[in-house]
Amino acid sequence: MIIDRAEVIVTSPDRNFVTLKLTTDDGLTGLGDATLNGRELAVVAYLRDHVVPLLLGRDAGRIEDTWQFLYRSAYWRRGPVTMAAVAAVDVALWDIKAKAAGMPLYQLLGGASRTGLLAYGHASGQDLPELFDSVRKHQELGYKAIRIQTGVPGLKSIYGIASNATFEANAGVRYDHEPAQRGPQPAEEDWDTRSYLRHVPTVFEAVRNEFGPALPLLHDVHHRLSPIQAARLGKSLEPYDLFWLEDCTPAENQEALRLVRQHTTTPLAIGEVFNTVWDYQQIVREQLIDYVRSSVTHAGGVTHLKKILDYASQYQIKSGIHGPTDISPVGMAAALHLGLAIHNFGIQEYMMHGERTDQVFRQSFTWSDGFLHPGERPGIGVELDTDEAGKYPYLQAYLPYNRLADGTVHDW
Ligand code: KDG
Ligand code: MG
Repeated sequence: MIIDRAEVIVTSPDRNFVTLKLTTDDGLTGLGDATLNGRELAVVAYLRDHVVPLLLGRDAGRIEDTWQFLYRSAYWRRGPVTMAAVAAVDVALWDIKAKAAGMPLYQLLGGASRTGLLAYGHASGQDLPELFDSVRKHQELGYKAIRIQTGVPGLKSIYGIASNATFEANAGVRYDHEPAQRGPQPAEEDWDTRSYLRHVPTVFEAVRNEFGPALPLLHDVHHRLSPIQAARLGKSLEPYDLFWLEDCTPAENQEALRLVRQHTTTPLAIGEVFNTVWDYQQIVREQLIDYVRSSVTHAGGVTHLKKILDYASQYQIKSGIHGPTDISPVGMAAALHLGLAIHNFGIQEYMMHGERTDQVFRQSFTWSDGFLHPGERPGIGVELDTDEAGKYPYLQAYLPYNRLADGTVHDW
């Protein structure tokens, strides 16, 4: 099982995706997701120029050794570009190994610890009627746990609200929010912390009144609060029993969560922008979080995310693997195999991809009554249709950014 070919495939069916495809001398293929939203071509260059030449001729079975070799031999460790590239190689090698074994990947990771993975979707609306409608649509799709994001009075446009265009383009079935917009410049959104802090508890009160106490509800702050503001928000949301409050403070500062934790029992999730176990060292050891949000795609693949989650498991911290549409079906499938196998699975984020994406990436994972399952196909269960992929060339797209009323750039 020698790596014979390594191709980096960029395709943009509904959005940009970067995929690494490895082929062995005995004809096995493996796929890895290397999509880094808004900075895709940096990972393409890292893979094509610096990693692919190192892979050819290597034993595809030596997954841990290849991981350590790519990570340590670079000397310049960590970071989203490096870790997405390492992740893509890692997942492609796991795909190959599982195909060689004739088993779905989760079997190699220890076998199933559950029958399916509880998933949450993204309901959103500019106002309450739109939001309630979106919650109902998610329930019709089977979702048993729902993230709630709304507009804030006085703000034109903020993170997490599905646009009407997305809604219509997807015929009301796949109506997920896609923040990266195609074009030469990022879109500008606006932000006002005081209005947000006043508004959000009223939204959750209304949602609880409408949908009852049992429905698991989540909310994403997207890194926009200071520790004391986040503490206040967590406290004010306690009556509404959130499943989690996500990314309440900027992720760079692990210590910020100490203050938040001292003031609220609302469960905390963080880590979609983290890429190594060292980003979690303090917050796991001090038990400052309840859910790990890293993705397979951005945190060094199955090999490294499993290490993060095993470390977290010692502190009763569970997985909440990142699964927006910028994680490709390849990254999603890898997450499902890992989630099925580990003991400390918490919940899986699941935004459905568009139909064109599903044509490019043929998947074996299933969605049934609110639960995901990776399927039984050997490997990770995703194949890439190169003819379909070739129809959709890369298109420049950026995530938006925020400005305050006085023009100051704020966390988005
Ligand atoms: O590329 C950015 C998205 O992945 C991010 O905005 C999605 O915060 C997100 C989430 O929780 O899914
Ligand atoms: Mg998030």
